[in-house]
Amino acid sequence: MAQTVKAIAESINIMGTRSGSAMKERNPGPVQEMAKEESNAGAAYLDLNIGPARKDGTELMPWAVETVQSAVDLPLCLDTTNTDAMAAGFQVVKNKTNAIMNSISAQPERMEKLIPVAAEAGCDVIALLWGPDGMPRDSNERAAMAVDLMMALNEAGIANEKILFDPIGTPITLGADQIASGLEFMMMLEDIAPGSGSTVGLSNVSNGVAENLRKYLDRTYLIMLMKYGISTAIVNSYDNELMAICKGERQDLVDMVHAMMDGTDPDPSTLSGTALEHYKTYKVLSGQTVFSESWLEL
Ligand code: THG
Repeated sequence: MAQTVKAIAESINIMGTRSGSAMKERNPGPVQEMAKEESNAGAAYLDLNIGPARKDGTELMPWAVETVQSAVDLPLCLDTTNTDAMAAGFQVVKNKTNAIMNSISAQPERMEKLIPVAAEAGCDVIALLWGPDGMPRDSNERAAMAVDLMMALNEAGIANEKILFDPIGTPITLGADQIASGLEFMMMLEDIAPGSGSTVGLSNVSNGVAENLRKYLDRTYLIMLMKYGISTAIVNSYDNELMAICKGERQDLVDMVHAMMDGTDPDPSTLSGTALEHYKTYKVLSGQTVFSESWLEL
C-alpha cells in the first residue's frame, strides 16, 4: 500500500506577496482564491499564518478564519505566535475538533496560555519542540521537550492522538548533522508518545538556498521523514510533485530513498529524471555529499 502524508498548505501567509497584502487590506478575494487553489491541489488542511500580529492579531485572525471558511470546507490550521489572536481565532472556527492549533512550544508562558484554549476547543495541537533556550541541539533535547509538552497536554485532557509533534526542520546550510538529529527524534517518537502524530515545515530545510533549487530539498526531505511515519507536513501545495509524494503517487521514489537510508544504493548510472534528483539530494541531506548549490549538477 502506498504511504500518504496529509498536506497542511502553507501559502496563506502574512509574508506572502499575494496573501500578505490581501490580509493587510482585509481584501477577502485573493485569500479565498488561494484557499480554493490549495484545496484543489489536495491539501488536507489550510494553514492561516498571520505571524506575530502584535497590533491587530485578535481582529485579523478571526477575519482570516471567517474569510476562508466562507470559501472552502477544509479544516484550518491557525498559525500565530500571538496567543490572544489564537484564542480569538478559535472562537469563530466552525469545525473546532478537526482544526489544528499551530503551535504550542515548550515555553512555560505559551503552554499556560494556550493549553486551556486548545482543551476548550477540542482541536488538535502542534507541539513545537522549541524551548526556553530556543532551538533544540539534538534528539535528546527534543525528546525532553516532547515529554514536557505531552505531560502538560495529557493533564489538560488532550490525548496523544490529538498531538502533532514538530521536531523543527533545520536548514541544510546548518549542516546535515542537525537534519539527522531531527530524523532521529522522529524515529523515537512512537516510543515517547504512543499514538501521536507529527508534522514538519518542509521549507525550513531549504531556507537560504536559491529559490529555484529549494523544491528539490523539500521533496526529498519529505520522503526521508516518511521513513519514520510522518503523518502531516506543512507544504507548498503549488508544487505538484511534492503533492504527488503526499498522495502516495511516487511510491517508487519513496522506496528508492528508503532503501538508501537502509544502506542500499542504486547504481546512479541507471537513474534519470526525478529518481536521479532524489538520489543526489538524498546524498546531500544525509551528509554524504557536502552541500553546495551545484549539488544537482555533480
Ligand atoms: N512549523 C510549524 N509551523 C510553521 C513552520 C514550521 N509555520 C510557518 C512556517 N514554518 C511554514 N509556513 C511557510 C509559509 C510560506 C513559506 C514558507 C513557510 C514560503 N513562502 C514563499 C517564499 O517566501 O518564498 C512564497 C511567499 C510568497 O507568496 O511570496 O516560503 O516549521 N509548526
